Amino acid sequence: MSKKKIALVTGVSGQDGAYLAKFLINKNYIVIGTDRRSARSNNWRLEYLDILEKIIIEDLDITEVNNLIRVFKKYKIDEVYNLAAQSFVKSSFDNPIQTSIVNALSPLSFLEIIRNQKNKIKFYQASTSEMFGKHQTYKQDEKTAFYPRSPYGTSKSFAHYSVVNYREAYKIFAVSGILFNHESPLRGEEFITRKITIGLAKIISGKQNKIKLGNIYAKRDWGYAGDYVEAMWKMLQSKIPSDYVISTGKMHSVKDFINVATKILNLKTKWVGKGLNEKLINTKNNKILIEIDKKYFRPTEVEELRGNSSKARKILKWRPKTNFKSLVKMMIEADLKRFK
Ligand code: NAP
Ligand code: F7E
Repeated sequence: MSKKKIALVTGVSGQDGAYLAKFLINKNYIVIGTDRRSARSNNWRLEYLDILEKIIIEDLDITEVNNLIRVFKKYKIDEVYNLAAQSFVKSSFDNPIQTSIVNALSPLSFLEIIRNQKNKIKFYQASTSEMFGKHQTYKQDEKTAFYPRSPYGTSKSFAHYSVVNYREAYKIFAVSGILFNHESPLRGEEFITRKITIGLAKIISGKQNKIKLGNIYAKRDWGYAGDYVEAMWKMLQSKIPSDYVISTGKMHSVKDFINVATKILNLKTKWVGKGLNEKLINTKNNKILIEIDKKYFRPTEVEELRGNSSKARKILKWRPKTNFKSLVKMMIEADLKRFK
C-alpha cells in the first residue's frame, strides 16, 4: 500500500482552505491545517463541511518564521498550499503594512524553508487576478502585464514573482495559481457576493432593512470555489511546475449579480436614480432594497476582470463546472436556509 501524502494547508479556516482540505481528504491525504488560535472559534466552515475531526490543526501565524520551521520539522510534508492571507482588498488600503507582511513576506519565508530542505516539497501560492488591476486587455492570461491597484494587489505580486524566481533559481517545484474571484456559501461576509446574498436573505426574513453598497458597476469573472480548489491540486500534480490562470472567462457586474439574485427570489424590483442616488426598490411595498454609500468605494478600483484559462484547460484538463446563475442560486439558497 502506498504511503499517504501529507499536505500543509495554511488558512484552512478560510473559504478555500476548507474546500481544499475536504478535496484532499477525499484524495486520501493527511491534511495539516494551520489556524490562528483566537478567542473566537473560526472553524465554522470546517464544521459545515464536516471535516473538522478529519484534519490535524496546527496553531500557526504564518508571519512567525520559527513556527513555520517547527511545523516543517514535525511532519514530513509533501505539498504546501499557502492560502493564508489578508485577503480583503478594501482593508488592505487601511492596513497596507500588515497586509504586505502576511501576503508578500510570508510566502518568501516558505520558499526559503523549502529551499533549505533536503526532501522535495511542492509549493502552491495563492496568487490573484487583482495583480492585473488596471490592465488594458479584453481577457487576462499568464502573459498579461501586472498593474495592481491596491496594497493587496502589490503584496500578492511580490509573492508571485518570488515564486517564479525561486523556481528558476533553485529548481523548486513552486507554482502560482492566478485565481479570479471565486465564491460559495462559505465566502466571507465582507465580500460583495456574500454581502448581497446575506443581505437579501435577511431582508426577506425581516432581520435587515436594506443593503448599502459601493461601486455596483465593477465587473468580475466569478466562479465557484469548490471548482477552483481542484485546479490548485492539479497544478501540484503536473510534471512541470508552471503558473496558471483559473477563471470562467465570463464577466458580470455587481448589478448583474443583484439582478440575478432578486430574480431567483421572485422579487419585483426596479432601479431608480443615478450615481450615489441610485437605488433598487421593491415595487411590492416601495421599500429600498439597495442604496449606494460612498464609504464602500475604494481609493483605486479594479473596474473589470475576465480571465482566459486556456492554458489550465489544455494542460491540466481543468474547467469550471458551475455557471454564474447556479453559483448565485447556490449562495442565495444557503443564506435563505441560514436566516430563515
Ligand atoms: P479567506 O476566506 O479570507 O481566508 C484566508 C485565511 O487566511 C483565513 O483562514 C485567515 O485566518 C488566514 N490568515 C490571515 N492572516 C493570517 C496569518 N497571519 N497567519 C495565518 N493565517 C492567516 O480567503 P479565501 O477566499 O479562502 O482565499 C484564499 C487565498 O486565495 C488567499 O490567499 C487569497 O488572497 C487568495 N485568493 C482568493 C480569491 C478569491 O476569490 N477567494 C481569488 C484569488 C486569490 P483568520 O480567520 O484567523 O483571519
Ligand atoms: O469586491 C465592488 C468592489 O470585495 C468585488 C478577494 O477574494 O477577489 C476578491 O477581491 C467588487 C469590487 O472582491 C461593495 O469595489 C461594490 O470592485 O467582493 P470584493 P475583490 O476586491 O474583487 C480577488 C480575486 C482576491 O484575490 C481577493 O482576495 O465589488 N463592491 N460595493 C463592493 N465590494 C465589497 N466588498 N463591498 C461592497 O459594499
